[in-house]
Amino acid sequence: MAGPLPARASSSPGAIPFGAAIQSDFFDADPDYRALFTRECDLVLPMNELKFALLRPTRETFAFEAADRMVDFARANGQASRGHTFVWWSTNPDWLEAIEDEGQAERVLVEHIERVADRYRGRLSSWDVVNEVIAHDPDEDGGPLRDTFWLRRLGPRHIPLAFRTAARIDPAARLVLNDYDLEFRGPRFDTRRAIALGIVRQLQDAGIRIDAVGIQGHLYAHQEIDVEALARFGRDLKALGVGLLASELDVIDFQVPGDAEAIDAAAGKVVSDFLDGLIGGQRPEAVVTWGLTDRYSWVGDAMPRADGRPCRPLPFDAELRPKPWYGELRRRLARG
Ligand code: 9MR
Repeated sequence: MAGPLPARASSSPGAIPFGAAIQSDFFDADPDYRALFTRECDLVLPMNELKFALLRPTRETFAFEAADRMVDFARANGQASRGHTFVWWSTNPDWLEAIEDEGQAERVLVEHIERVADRYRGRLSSWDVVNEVIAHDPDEDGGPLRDTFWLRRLGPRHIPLAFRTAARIDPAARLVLNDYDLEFRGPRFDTRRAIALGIVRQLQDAGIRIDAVGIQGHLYAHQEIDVEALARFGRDLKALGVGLLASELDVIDFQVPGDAEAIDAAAGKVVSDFLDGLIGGQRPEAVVTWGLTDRYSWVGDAMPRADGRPCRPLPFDAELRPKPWYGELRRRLARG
C-alpha cells in the first residue's frame, strides 16, 4: 500500500504536510500568486484542471495541458501534487450527461480513469476517486447517496468500480473518498459521517482498496465543529486502516458580523476547533487549503456577505498578508 504524502524539505521533519489548490487561470497573469504557492506549500494541486469537463471537451479529446502545467509546476518546486477528481456530480460535460445507456456510461468511466490515472502515475501521490457522493441531507433526500449522473446510470456500484479501476492503474497512489460537511455538530452531520464510514466498510468488505477519507473542510464560521465526533471519526477510520486528510480547507464567513478583525477571529476559532478534531482522531496525511489568497476564491461568489465586505476565506488576504490563523495552523502542523 502507498505511504503517506512526503513533507516538503522546508517543513520541519515530522511536520504534517501543508498544501493548497492552485488555479491555472491566474497562474500567468499573477506572478505573486504563483510565488506564494512556491514559498508556502509542501503540496500543490490543480483545483479544477483535472475535472471531467475540463479534461474532456469531447468524448474523443483529452485536454491535459492546463493540468500538466500545474502538476509540472509543483514537481519543479519539489512539491507533491494530488488529483481532484474522477467521479463528481458537477462539472461534467454535456456529452457525458447525455449518455443514457448503462454499458456506455460504464465504459466511459473506466476508460476515463484508465487514461487519466495512467498519465499521472508517479506524479500524483493521491486521487479523490469519488467526490461528494454522500447525499447532502440523507434523511430529506431519501437515501445515503447523492442523486447524480453516475448514480442514475450505474447505481451505487459506480463507487467500487471507480476505486477498483484507480487501484488497478495506479497501485502507488493513495485512493481517497472526498466529501464535505463531515465536521459539524448535529444529526445531519452524524448521519453523513456514518455514511462515509459505511462506504469505506463496503469497499473493504468487497476487497477493494481505499486509503483515506478527504474531509473537505469548507468551514462555516458560524457553525459549531463537533470536535469529539470528528476525532471519533478519525479513530474509527484508523481502526479500519484508513487515513484522513483535510482536502479543501477554507472559511465561510457570510454569517459572521463585523470587520476584518472580527471575521479573522471567528475564522481562527473554527479552524482551531477543526484541527483539534482532525488531529485528535489520527495524524492527518495533509492539510490542504482551497486556494491560498482571498484574491481568488469561490466563497465570495457562492456566499457573499450581506454587508458588502469582502469574504476572508483563505490563509492570506487579498494583499497577500498572512492571517493570524495561518500562523497558528502552521505551528500546529509543525508539531506533527
Ligand atoms: O473552487 C472551485 C471553483 O473554482 C469551480 O468553479 C467549481 C466548479 O468546478 O468548483 C470549486 O471547487 C469545488 C470542489 O471541486 C469540490 N468541493 C467544493 C468546491 C467549492 O465549490
